[in-house]
Amino acid sequence: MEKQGLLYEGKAKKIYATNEQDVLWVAYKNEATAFNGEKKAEIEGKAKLNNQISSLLFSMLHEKGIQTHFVKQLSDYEQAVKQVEIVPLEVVVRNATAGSLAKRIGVEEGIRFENPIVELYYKDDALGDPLILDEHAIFLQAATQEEIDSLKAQALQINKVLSSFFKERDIFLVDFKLEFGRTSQGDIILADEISPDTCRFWDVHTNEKLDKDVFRRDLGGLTEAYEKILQRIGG
Ligand code: U5P
Repeated sequence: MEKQGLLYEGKAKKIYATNEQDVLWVAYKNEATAFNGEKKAEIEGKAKLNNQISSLLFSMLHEKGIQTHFVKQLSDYEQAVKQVEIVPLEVVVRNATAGSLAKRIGVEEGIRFENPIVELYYKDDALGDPLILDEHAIFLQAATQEEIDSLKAQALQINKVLSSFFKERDIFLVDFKLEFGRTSQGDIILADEISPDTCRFWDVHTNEKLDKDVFRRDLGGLTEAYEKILQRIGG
């Protein structure tokens, strides 16, 4: 497979066309951003860590019967994915209070929910990705009700698989963000990445944060935390 022209550059990845139909070439970047791009840094080694972690997790989800865009890892920092039309919604699953939710409803972090909560955020940098209702997503033509039902059901299924996978590795999956895409056949499948950039991971014994909160809150070295995640998942 050959890499062709750059199609899109986001905060964390560059996407290229390839000579294969419906296959894209993704190159992870070392740039770390937080607070809608207000805080930025170049962190050597981050691209490699996220690509490896996300590739391992997408392969594991595939083995568990979850359809994803992941095709294969191409290099330390690159992977091939199926071309999809990204649904402009961030789907957040929460197993405990943390981050923006703890702040919004005025509670401490780390209170576990009996049942996971799924939230939708509208992907729009200018608006700062606001939390929205299903009805708003439908009004904005981001997705149909049927698509929203499908992506929420998939998000809960993915949460079950990921939570137990990480629990076996002494990590509590506090919350995470997913993105979905439409295939040319009209199916909604898991896309984007799953990495310490997009999840909150807490060590079950020490409560040590092993995710991007280390960068957001200046708690220590980002690559050291991400390396611990990679090691625990067998990378
Ligand atoms: N998250 C992202 N990207 C975003 C916003 C949130 O990946 O643009 C992830 C966080 O890493 C966290 C979860 O795991 O979604 C909930 O974030 P927050 O709403 O508590 O900030």
